Parts: sequence; structure tokens; C-alpha cells
Amino acid sequence: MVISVPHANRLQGTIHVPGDKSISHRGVIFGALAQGTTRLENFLMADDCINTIKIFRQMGIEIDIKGHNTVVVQGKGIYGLSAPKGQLDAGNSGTTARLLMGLLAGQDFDSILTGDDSLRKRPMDRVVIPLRQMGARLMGIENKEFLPITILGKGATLKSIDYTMPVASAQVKSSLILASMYADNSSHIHQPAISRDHTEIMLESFGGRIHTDGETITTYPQPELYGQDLLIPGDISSAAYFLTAALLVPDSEIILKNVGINPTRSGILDVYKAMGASINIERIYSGGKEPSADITVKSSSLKGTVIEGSLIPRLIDELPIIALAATQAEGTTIIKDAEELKVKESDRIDSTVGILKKIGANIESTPDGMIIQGPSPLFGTQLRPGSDHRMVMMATIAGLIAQGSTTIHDANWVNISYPDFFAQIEALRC
Ligand code: SPQ
Repeated sequence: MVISVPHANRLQGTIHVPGDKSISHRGVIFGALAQGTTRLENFLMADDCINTIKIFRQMGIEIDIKGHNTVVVQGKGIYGLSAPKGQLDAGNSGTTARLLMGLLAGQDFDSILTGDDSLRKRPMDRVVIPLRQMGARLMGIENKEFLPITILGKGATLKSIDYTMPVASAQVKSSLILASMYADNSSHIHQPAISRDHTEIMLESFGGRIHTDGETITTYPQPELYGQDLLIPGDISSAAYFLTAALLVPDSEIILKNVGINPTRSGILDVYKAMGASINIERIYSGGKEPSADITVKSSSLKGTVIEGSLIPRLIDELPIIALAATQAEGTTIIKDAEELKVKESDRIDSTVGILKKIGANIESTPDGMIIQGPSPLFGTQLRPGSDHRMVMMATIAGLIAQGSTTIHDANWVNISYPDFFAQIEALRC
């Protein structure tokens, strides 16, 4: 799909961003492993999460989709999954692949996990290595740690692990938490910095035992989990595009309803406030450890900043759109300690710099991030973000502030996380 994005003069309105992708995946996983019914309201109906649903259906779990975004999972307990017929296809979703690898390592059946062209190039050694230390038997083709990977669960027994993670990754942590539910004893996972904690929060809310002390997590073999009703907050990673559009398009004001503001995810709000953004967090909905808020954002004059260290895992998926904001900020913005961007759906350092340079920005890549000088006028052109949903959405927001019209190729990739993205953008123009 190719779309044309004309320059925007002003954006105004209210947006309900779709449900959080990370939480939606985990809701299906824990719902399937719990006893009884789990009802997930405001579930993200997008390709990545639909692939997670399909995989659990293949393992014998009944999952109904009701209305637009309610998912009802009939859980069968921790030992209730059955051997799938055929390969389990995670599509484009790294979260599905990596979390499932940990879960499948603990099942008494064999399985094969695969993905699309992009996912088959993403590194799986980060989960394969510690899972093998637990006794899991995982085999890639020609002994390489890329999908497709065969998981020989039948007859395997998992040992507990004391593991220091080399990178701050919620997917690695979550994979190990899921495997450790089937281990012989308690496990300890040490993180270099705190990444999103949705797995820890959700396991606890389903009645599981888990303990977090700073960067260290202790997990236990779980006797039983219990189905829950969950209201999934809006995805701050999706809200990020509208936050940025409102900041950069003159005379704009957007209200974002019910956005998840879990502190392990809300780094973008801290960065934009430090850059001088007018952002008002209006109402905190309860939601226990997954709080959410209505956020009002207005056009603002921004100044450059430095983004580094423990802040990075709190905004890793937002860095491409923050880089766009930095092209319009006064002065220099430096993003460092962000090598992880290289192993996402694309090399997001290369793709961010490539797209923004092409549209007129002053931006250079560094080995672990990028340096941006602003402000620079942007000029509409042809952009090819490739098969990365976040790059398509960033390029679209760049098109709104560029002079003239911008053409975005491969625009259909938004379906990975945000099928209504273009319709919602258009509704805000005035
Ligand atoms: O699922 P996938 O494809 O890895 O999705 C991405 C995204 O941009 O949507 C990353 F490409 O988000 C990851 C995120 O970067 C989702 C995630 C999670 O739900 O646990 C954690 C982050 O990855 P990581 O490697 O830092 O754990």
C-alpha cells in the first residue's frame, strides 16, 4: 500500500489509542495458562497479537473474539496446553516468538516455532542461551539461533537458573519467567536496567508468586493460576505518534484518552517534558500497577536533550519518533546506549537516520544511537520505511510537518500494531 501524506496546518481532537500490545500478548498467554475464564477488554486487534491468539488456539485453547476488542480465553491450567499440529507461526512478532520459546521449553511436547522474513533474521540466542542453561532443548537450522527453532519439550525437565542478562530486555526476562514456572526450584534473573514489567505484574495478578527487588527478579515454580478480567490500557507506544504530531504541527491540541503510564514505559513523557513540551496528564485511572491517564498535548517549542542509560529501556520503541521531534528542537539531541535498536523489526538506527535525512533533517548515526541538530525544515519526498510498522508511523508524522506532500511506501505494515492509524490521523486535521 502506498499513501500520500499532505502537510498538516493544524491538528485538533480526541484519540482513543488501541490497547497495549505488550499487555495484550501477555493477557492471552496467562489466560491460557490459568484455570477458568479470562476476559480481556480493549485488547489490541492487530496482526502481532492475533498471531499470539492463533498459536494458543493451535495448542487447544478456546479463544473467542467478541465485538471490536474483547477477547475471552478459556484457560486450561499450567499443564493444559496440547501438542500443536503444524508449525507455530509468530509472524512479525518478536514478543510472541521469544516469550513462547520459554513457555514451550517447559511443555511435555515438541513444537516448531517460526516467523516471517523479518523475524527469522532477528536474534534468538538471547533466549536460547539461558534456556539451554535451564536444560531446554532448542535447535535452529544448522545449529544457528534463528527461527525456525525446534523445541524438544517431550520428556525434558527444566532446572532453576541464576542468570545475569547482558541486555535490558523484557522479552528475555519474560521468556525466563515463563520457563521458570516449570523449573525444579526458584530462579533469579538480574537485569542491567529495568525494562517493562508487564509480565511480573500480570503473573502476580493471576495469583502467581514472583518477587522483584530492584533489578533482580525471583520466580518460582507455579502451582496454579486463576483467570482474570482485565481492562488493557491504551498503548503509550502508539500514543507516541500523536503526542509528537501535536507538539510539532502548529496550533494543535490533542487529547489522548486512557493511555498506559506504567513508569517502566513512560520515558517519552519525561523526555518531552525535559525538552519543553506542553503535556498535561489529566486523570489517572486506577488499574492498580498498570495505571492510565488522559494526556493533553499542545504545540510547543522544543529544545535538544540527551537520552541515555537507564532511560533507554523505558522508551526503546519510541526513539524513532523522538528523533523526529528532535529534528524540530532548538540545539543538539544525543541518543546513546541504544544499540538494541539495531535488532528490532529493522535496524532502527539506520532506518531512522535514513528516513529523516531523506526528508531534510540534520541527523547522523553513531554506533549506539544518533545525534540530531535542529531545527531543520523538512521537505515532502518518497519514503520507503520497509517492513517496520514503527518506521511507517514515524515517516507519516514527518510527512505532516514537511512542506508539500510525502509519499509513504509499504504503509500496510501499520497493521502489525495499529490498523486504524491513518484513519485517526486524518480525523484530526482541521
Ligand atoms: O514484539 P516485537 O516485534 O519485538 O515489538 C517491538 C515493537 O516495536 O513493537 C520491538 F520491535 O516491541 C518490543 C520492545 O522493543 C515489545 C516488548 C515486549 O512486549 O516485551 C519488549 C521490547 O523488546 P525487548 O527486546 O527490549 O525486550
